[in-house]
Order: sequence, then structure tokens, then C-alpha cells
Amino acid sequence: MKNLLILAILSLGIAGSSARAQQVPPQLFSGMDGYTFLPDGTPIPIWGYGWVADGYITLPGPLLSYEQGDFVQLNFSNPSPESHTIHLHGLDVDQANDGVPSTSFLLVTGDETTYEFTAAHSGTFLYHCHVTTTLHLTMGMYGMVLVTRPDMTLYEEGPAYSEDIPLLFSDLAIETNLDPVGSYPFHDIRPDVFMVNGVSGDQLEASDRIVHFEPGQPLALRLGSVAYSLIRCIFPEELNAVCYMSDGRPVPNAFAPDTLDIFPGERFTVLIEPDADWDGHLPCEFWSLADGTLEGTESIHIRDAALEVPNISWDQQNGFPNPANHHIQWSGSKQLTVTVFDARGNFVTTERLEDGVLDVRNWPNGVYIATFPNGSASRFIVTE
Ligand SMILES: [Cu+2]
Repeated sequence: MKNLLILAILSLGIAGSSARAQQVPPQLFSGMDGYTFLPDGTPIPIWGYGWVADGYITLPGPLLSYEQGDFVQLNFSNPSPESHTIHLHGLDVDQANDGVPSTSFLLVTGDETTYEFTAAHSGTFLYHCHVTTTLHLTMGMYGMVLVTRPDMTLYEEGPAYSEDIPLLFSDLAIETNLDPVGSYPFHDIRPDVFMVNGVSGDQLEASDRIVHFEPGQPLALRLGSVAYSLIRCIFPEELNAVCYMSDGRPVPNAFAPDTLDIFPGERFTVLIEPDADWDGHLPCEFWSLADGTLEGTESIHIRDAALEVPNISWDQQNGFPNPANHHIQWSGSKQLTVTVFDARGNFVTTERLEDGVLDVRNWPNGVYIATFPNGSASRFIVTE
């Protein structure tokens, strides 16, 4: 049953991520009282950004997602005890909105502002605090910005793809996060935690961290780094990876990378179209720019979505008729909530049923999986 729940969470997560950030007014705030957790459960203090609506900061900060051509108004408030900004790294903003204290302004405790810019180019970008940048960034004040196109191409006349996969590399030094002031001067900082999207090690094997693909549906890996280290991604052949963009612009000639080096602040967009049934890892090495040593490797798990389905443990909650062409009914409950996935684990619908009857008229033919709040599941077939 655990696997089924994982499938449900995963699928709802994918459904949720298609909602664009600007449906909710994008109000960010800065905080200096957050925690992140190492794979062994140790809490590490962080500073960072969060949505005002959520009320807590996250590592990394929330993904900022816009459509190409959007006029963006990013509201930002600073209730924390020190000054902060948002620098929109790589985006074409004017000086007043660049978040660099010496050329524009910083937000002292209690300040609020609205950064404005036009998201003129599609691509992968970053944001981070630009106050005492070395320290505030390594403490966790960073996130990714995606500018995408409604036609799901990377850029005008660029390749099409099915889904964005943000992968933000970063690192931290535990000693620094435990004692930010004591870590001065900052050139002695040596990171000892290496992260992808704010987590590392076994945390990357959590179900909602695994990257699922469908054969023939290219995924856009949105690679960006705010790490101290050099990131070296090693692409297995089966991923059929092609790099199309760097630093928010198309590269002159797309190329198939065996390895890809990402220096601090750089971004790349790589399309992958993995072989069917592939289940493997994309290893990314963290190399010290101070002494050239390999400090750590974090691996991103990539798996054919179809491989998830056979792991479900089936209960005897069978509906009838099955196959169904008009409706399917589950007995035993006057009111019943059902969540349905297709055979690949994609979310189809959640409905509250009267007398346990689900209307399946006009549904595409195929195998579906119904899940119920008590954790049981049943499989049914829809035919014409
Ligand atoms: Cu800051």
C-alpha cells in the first residue's frame, strides 16, 4: 500500500506543478529562522525565502515560474532581523530592480517592495539575496526562476518537450550555518553537504524526488547551480540527452553531452528522452574550486513511470461492471470519494460519488486504477 500512496502523491504533485505561480499573487518573504534536515535527520539552521501564504521558508526558495512575455510583479517583504534583497540572476531587469544593494536598494527589517520586470526570454534563471552575498547565499537564500512558453517549446522554433524538471545544485558548510558570524572571513568556507533541490543522499530516493518519464515524451532538465563547487553531471547514454540552452539563451549548436560542467551561477537546459523501461541514475559530482578535489556525488533517480504500476498491492475492492462502458459502481458505501489514475500513474480525477457510481462515459479506452480514502485500490477497464 505504501507504493500506492507514493504513486498517488507523485501524481498529485505532477498535477499541482502545472498550476502557474502567478495564479496566486507571488508574494515572497525572507526569514532567518528556518531549518533543513540532513539525511540522518539532523536539523541545520537556514535563512531563505518562502511564500507569504505558506508562512515558512524553504531550501531552496520557492520555484518562480513565469510565461515568456509576462510582466512580472514580484512582491517581497522582509520581516527578518537583517537586510536582504532579491537579485534576479540572468534575467533582463533594469537597475532599479536588480536587487544589488550598491546599485539599487536593500530592504531593512520591515521593508516591502515589488520588483518588476518583463520575462522577455524563455529559459532557466536563478534568484538569490545580494546582501553580503557569500554568506546569505550559502545560508540558503536562493531559488530557481523558470520562464516557459505556453506551446511547450524551449524557445521560438526550438524543440518541444512535455515537462520541466528543475534541478538546482547547492551546498552548505554545517559549521557556517551553525555559526554564520563566526565563519568570517568567508573564503575559508568549505562545504560538506551537497544538494540537489535542497536535499542529498537517500533523500533523493524519496518518491516525490524521483524523476519519472514516459517513453517518447522529452523532459526538460532545468540545471542550475548556486554551489561553491563545480558541478559535473555525467549523462548515461540511455538518457539520450541533448543540451539546447545555457544561461537563458539557446546555444548556437545543440550538443549531446557525455558530461556537463556547471560553474556557480550557470544554467543549462538539457532535454532527455530516456529509453523505454530505463531505471537508473544521473550522477552529479561536486568538485572543489578551492583545491580541485572531488567532494561528493549526488545522484538523480530517473525511472520509466510504467515501472511504478506493478508494485501496487491489490485489495478486493472491485467495481462492476468491469469492463465498464457507461459507469462503474463500488458497493458498500453511500458516499464514496474515489481518485483515479491511468495505467501510467497519471492523475485522472477525484470525485465524490453518490451511491458509489462513477460515470465513465466518453473516457478513453484503457486500464484505470481507482484508489479510496481507506487505502484500498481497484483496477478497472473502460471500453466503448
Ligand atoms: Cu540576505
